[in-house]
Amino acid sequence: MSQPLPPGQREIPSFPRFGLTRFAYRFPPKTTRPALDVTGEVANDLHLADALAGLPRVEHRSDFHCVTTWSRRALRWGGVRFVDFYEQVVVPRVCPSPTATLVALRGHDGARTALLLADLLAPDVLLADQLDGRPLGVDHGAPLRLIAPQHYGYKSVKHLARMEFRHPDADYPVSGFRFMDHPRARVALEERGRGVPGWLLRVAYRPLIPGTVARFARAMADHGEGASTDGDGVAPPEAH
Ligand SMILES: Nc1nc2c(c(=O)[nH]1)N[C@H]1C(S)=C(S)[C@@H](COP(=O)(O)O)O[C@H]1N2
Ligand SMILES: [Mo]
Repeated sequence: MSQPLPPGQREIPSFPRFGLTRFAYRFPPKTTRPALDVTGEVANDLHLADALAGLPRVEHRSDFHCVTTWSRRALRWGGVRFVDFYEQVVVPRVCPSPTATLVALRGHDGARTALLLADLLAPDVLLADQLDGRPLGVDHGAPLRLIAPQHYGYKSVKHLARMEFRHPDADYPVSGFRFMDHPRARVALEERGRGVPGWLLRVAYRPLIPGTVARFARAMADHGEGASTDGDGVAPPEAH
């Protein structure tokens, strides 16, 4: 069952490709292999050719909330729980320092943010390579993305390329201006940005949605691929 929408959010009739407009025309290398680098304050750097290989697969339905106030309900993601990846790959093979409790994330398009390790270990956080039973399209983060449903969408990095384990005081790089990246960005608490009240960003961001959606859709069309899912503005039939 869907949760009531968090404060300041409104449901949108499609699931658009979205982000800061400077990422609209940046696409990951054409590959289906979810390669991933794991580095930082660790005993061993690790390059994985297939990040999810050998790990237990799950499907998990969750609502998705963009900081600009649009929400999309009940998306069915497939992949591996972050906690399983952490316990079965990171701990034994990478061995992060016990004080490295912040995880900086980077996408192939250059998008950057970070989440606390404690937040990533929640059971609803996935490393996802499928959406609605199909391989992720380039519009929604192929070949591999993070999904952290309790945090604003900018924490759910698409085209995931690298994760770095760092000390929580480390000044991790972010995609936009610093005020746009709250360290935790919990939707339930309306932590939209850093040092700016949530309601103010709500009002400031909302008018940007149509132009951003249009720009990302145009870039996708220019890139020569149609949207892989319901990004065309038509809501899919409900399962029940
Ligand atoms: N690599 C990367 N990850 C990203 C973004 C991006 O532009 N590039 N945009 C973020 C934002 S602001 C949102 S709301 C979601 C959008 O995901 P979608 O394009 O699958 O709807 O991805 C987030 N992760
Ligand atoms: Mo977003």
